[in-house]
Amino acid sequence: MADVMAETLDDFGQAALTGLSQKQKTMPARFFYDDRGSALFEEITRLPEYYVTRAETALLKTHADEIARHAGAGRPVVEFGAGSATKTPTLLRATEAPVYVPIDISGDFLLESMETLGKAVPGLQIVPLAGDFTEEVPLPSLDGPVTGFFPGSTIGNFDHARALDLLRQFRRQLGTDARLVIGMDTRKNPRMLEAAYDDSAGVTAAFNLNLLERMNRELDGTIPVDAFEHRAIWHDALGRIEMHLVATRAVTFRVAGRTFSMEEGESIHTENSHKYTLEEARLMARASGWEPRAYWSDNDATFGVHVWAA
Ligand code: AVI
Repeated sequence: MADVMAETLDDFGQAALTGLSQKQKTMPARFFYDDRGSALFEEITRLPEYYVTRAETALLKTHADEIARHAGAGRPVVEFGAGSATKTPTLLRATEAPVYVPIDISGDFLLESMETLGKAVPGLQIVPLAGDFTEEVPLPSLDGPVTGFFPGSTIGNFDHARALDLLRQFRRQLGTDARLVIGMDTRKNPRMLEAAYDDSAGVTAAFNLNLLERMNRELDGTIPVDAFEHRAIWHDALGRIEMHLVATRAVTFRVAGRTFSMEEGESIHTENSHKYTLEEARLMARASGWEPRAYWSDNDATFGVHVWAA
């Protein structure tokens, strides 16, 4: 029975079986974003402790003209992951982009962002591309050199090797004389980081725990969610915040037809969010075939917006 089920499992089911079978149990962070997870993430972006979205939006607005000068005016803009209604129009208007190509796995998200952007930037031609931006989806043929946009510090959710692969892939996809506008979170006081990933209202905890609820909903799971606690830990040597779901007592449960057991204190590692110094960010650019051109941050170096050139 278990094997019959395993054969018909989708990506999420396969990842759950693989991740829960490892010694350090793990789940890829991309599975946070079902409808409930996406709504919780939207809430996270408005939390007082989660500085990331506010800091990046402020930088994009404050330095819009300079960013546009380095990113190139009048070019098509390709965004990896569909854009938020606050960040993307700022860049599109400042660079006077004629064409916008949002790439996102969720067709619904694309439709929504097209509607919002159509209103926010009149005259813009929008060419949505439904697909996983981590896979090398071919771009439509575009006139002239292209500017890529990868905001939100999403690059931080990939481990170093995957991050470099992805940046090389962008370089190949965007082509000759491309620019990349990329938002990267910075290393900072661990207390500030841990608060951002373990907020006092418990929204990030709910976001993390939703992964277990999703397994119960979609994979016939019997996980006792109340036996798990959210934890966010700064790992200095690796330069990243790790999110875990820690079992507060010994548990046995079923997911997708298989049985798993966890000891008290054992965890499922659900996310890494890497933070980069300016030096590290520049090294990553060079190691992936890009040339760092310009960088903006606020006085406290809360966040970094970079422009790289092909
Ligand atoms: C989407 N990503 C950049 C977020 C981050 O900060 O790593 C996801 C997140 N996880 C917890 N809070 C926000």
